[in-house]
Amino acid sequence: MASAVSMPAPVCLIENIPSKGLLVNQTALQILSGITQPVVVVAIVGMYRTGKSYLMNKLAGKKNGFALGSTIQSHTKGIWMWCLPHPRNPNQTLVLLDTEGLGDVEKGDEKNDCWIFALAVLLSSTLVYNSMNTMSQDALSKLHFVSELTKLIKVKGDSNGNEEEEEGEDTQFVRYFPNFIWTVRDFSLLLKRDGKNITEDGYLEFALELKKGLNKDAFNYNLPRQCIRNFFPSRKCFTFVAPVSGGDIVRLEELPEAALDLVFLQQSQAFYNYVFEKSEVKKLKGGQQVTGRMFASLAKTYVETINSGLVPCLENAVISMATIENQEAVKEAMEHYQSEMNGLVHFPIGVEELSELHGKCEAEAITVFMKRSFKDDDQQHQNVLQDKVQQRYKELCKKNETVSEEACNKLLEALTAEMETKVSNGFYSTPGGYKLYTEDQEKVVREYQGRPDKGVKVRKDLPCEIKAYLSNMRRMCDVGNKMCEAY
Ligand SMILES: Nc1nc2c(ncn2[C@@H]2O[C@H](COP(=O)(O)OP(=O)(O)OP(=O)(O)O)[C@@H](O)[C@H]2O)c(=O)[nH]1
Ligand SMILES: [Mg+2]
Repeated sequence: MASAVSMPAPVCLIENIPSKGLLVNQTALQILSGITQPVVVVAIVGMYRTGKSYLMNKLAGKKNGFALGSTIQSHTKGIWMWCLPHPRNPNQTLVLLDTEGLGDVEKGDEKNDCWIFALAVLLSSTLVYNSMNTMSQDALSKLHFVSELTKLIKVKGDSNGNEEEEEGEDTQFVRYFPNFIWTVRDFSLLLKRDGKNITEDGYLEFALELKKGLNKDAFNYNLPRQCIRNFFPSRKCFTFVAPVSGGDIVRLEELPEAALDLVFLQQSQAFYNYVFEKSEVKKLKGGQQVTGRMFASLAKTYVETINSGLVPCLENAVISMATIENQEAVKEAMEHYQSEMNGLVHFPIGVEELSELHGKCEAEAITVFMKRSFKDDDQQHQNVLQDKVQQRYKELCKKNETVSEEACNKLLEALTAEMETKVSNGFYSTPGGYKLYTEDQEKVVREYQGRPDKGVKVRKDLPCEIKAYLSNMRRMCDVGNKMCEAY
């Protein structure tokens, strides 16, 4: 079964260091590389100091984890990651991403905020946008990062005018973007519109309604709304009342569940249920499911692209990830072939038997490769695997010959030992010696032929070999002459 990981606490996935820019954390990459399960990635973004880290801890089912701050200064820096077993699906790993708050007045770096937002979009399968109080114009205009997304993310690498090129940019984005959840905290309004009750989702759609008109005001009002509507067709809204009232809010982490507002607890439960039931496995452009180790390459690829000054591209990320995964698939398949052959082949072995085992292990290795590889359209990597397997098979054949040769020599040595002594003693150098020699030789040949495990180097002309073998000992020449005379 694919391996899962349960981290005791979150670690930083992407550091955001003012002097160095974005940096992928090696510890996080190492943890991810051990996760072979598909990942469901839930990221939270939003203004700083709005209870994002607190909500993510609740989602993790823990009181503490992502660090909270109780002062007015922004707390979370960069993007933090917590990998946990999926609470509903044992075959998946839940990856929670807590991000640095946007709009921090101290940081004052818009560009930075944009990249944090873009990375959250690129890496997640469910994106939670968190805001305080209401879905005000302010909260919506702060979501202007959404309208920047088309400048920050490219779908295709090189344009070559195929079908997708014909589609609108938004249509392309939509296919690969996460599901969108808007969480409104400390929400205290009544969910009513024109005197009628509306749902939370109805409230979201109401907030996203467009203004009529073509003037600048209408354009500015409509732009973030239009972008959210276009980029995130799957939208959901959850409102939460304040978890506690008064001064207790700053020590929320320390409070027992029983001290929290009952309505807040119910609203939170509805939110967790939705996230756990509806969040999908992260997929790549092309539909490939992302595993933990693929997620590591994805994070690395995107951050490297941003650092090099280029725009992260969904298609290029797929290509570079496919290369990494396919190389790993070749390695894994090769290891399978080698370990299986090592376990099954006992040298020396017959040519046919060796070829049969090779065929079986090669087929298995290809299955292992297929399971992990993707987008190996021209079978480039599969061919590499087959070349490597062939190369290894050749080496095994060669080894079989050597071992067989040694085994046959040993056998011959053992079987001719007696003859050798007789040669030395002059046993055959008497009248009738040649007949005796021939009889002994035939016996050796029979015994030799009757022995199993000789491998590939079975001698065809054994009498000659025996003669050669004995003569090699530099005794046969004399004896041979003498035998001839005697005959
Ligand atoms: N009013 C209110 N405060 C909350 C809520 N949830 C958490 N807090 C408190 O708000 C403060 C900030 O919480 P965090 O979870 O650290 O907020 P954050 O959005 O992660 O902050 P940054 O990491 O700086 O962006 C803490 O004192 C929390 O206890 C909430 O729903 N309502
Ligand atoms: Mg935080």
